[in-house]
Amino acid sequence: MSIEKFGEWIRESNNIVFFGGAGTSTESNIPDFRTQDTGLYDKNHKYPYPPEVMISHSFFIQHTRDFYDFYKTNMVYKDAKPNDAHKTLAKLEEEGKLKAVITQNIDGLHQKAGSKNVLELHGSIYRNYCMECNKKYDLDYILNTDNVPKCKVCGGIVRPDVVLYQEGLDMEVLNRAIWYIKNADMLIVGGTSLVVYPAAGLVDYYNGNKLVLINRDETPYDNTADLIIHDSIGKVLKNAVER
Ligand code: CNA
Repeated sequence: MSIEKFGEWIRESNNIVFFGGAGTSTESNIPDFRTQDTGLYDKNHKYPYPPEVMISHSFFIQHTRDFYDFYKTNMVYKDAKPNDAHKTLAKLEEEGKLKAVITQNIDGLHQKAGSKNVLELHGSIYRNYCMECNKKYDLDYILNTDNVPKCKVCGGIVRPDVVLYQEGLDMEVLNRAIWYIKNADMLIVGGTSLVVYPAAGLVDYYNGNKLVLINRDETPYDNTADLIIHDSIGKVLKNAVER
């Protein structure tokens, strides 16, 4: 029933915006943080601290080598393939119905699926830069370095262009995300626990009456949604669009 309604709303809408998180990529075998048993919060007993510490700014500065050990093992999935969620969203954009994908993910899977207008709130594993001279490096440069990656030009430390905990978001990306959400006729929120701020607060900017929340677990925004579906996002998106 909810999927039918969701499909109907998609057909009626022409200014859809999607806002998602790590749950969008679990069907591509990339673990999220908070799903019980498979999420990184449960899995990493090997590491002395929880993920939000291991990938924080201060940990990066103080323990750069350990940061990279955790990051390369747990946050980088170079061979991951887009799933039905990414593919369906790319198709909706191609049809002109969806205007932007706003993601908290850093895995680049929306672009791999063909999405063009992707706003990466937390950056991307595929972009890296020297902290001294700003020279750009690709992901392979990071993966092929055993120790801390250093700049070939100036010897500075190369870091991923991802927003670490304790760091602020890029204001330009954030403002664009707000603009798209404010102007959307339908907002699909999916695969996110909606507990990481300021990203989660973006939902509050939506003015319309088609806020659809697709998430396996409950979120603090469940009673704000006009339609709530507790199921797998790939399956739900594909089914709703194919109806
Ligand atoms: P989270 O806090 O781990 O929450 C994920 C949510 O998705 C949970 O509530 C799950 O119930 C739900 N979920 C998991 N799988 C599915 C599915 N297949 N269908 C529907 N719902 C599902 O992740 P958030 O994105 O909310 O947290 C924000 C952090 C996690 C961001 O800063 C991300 O950068 C970071 N992260 C990103 C990746 C990635 O890039 N793929 C992976 C792991 C963590």
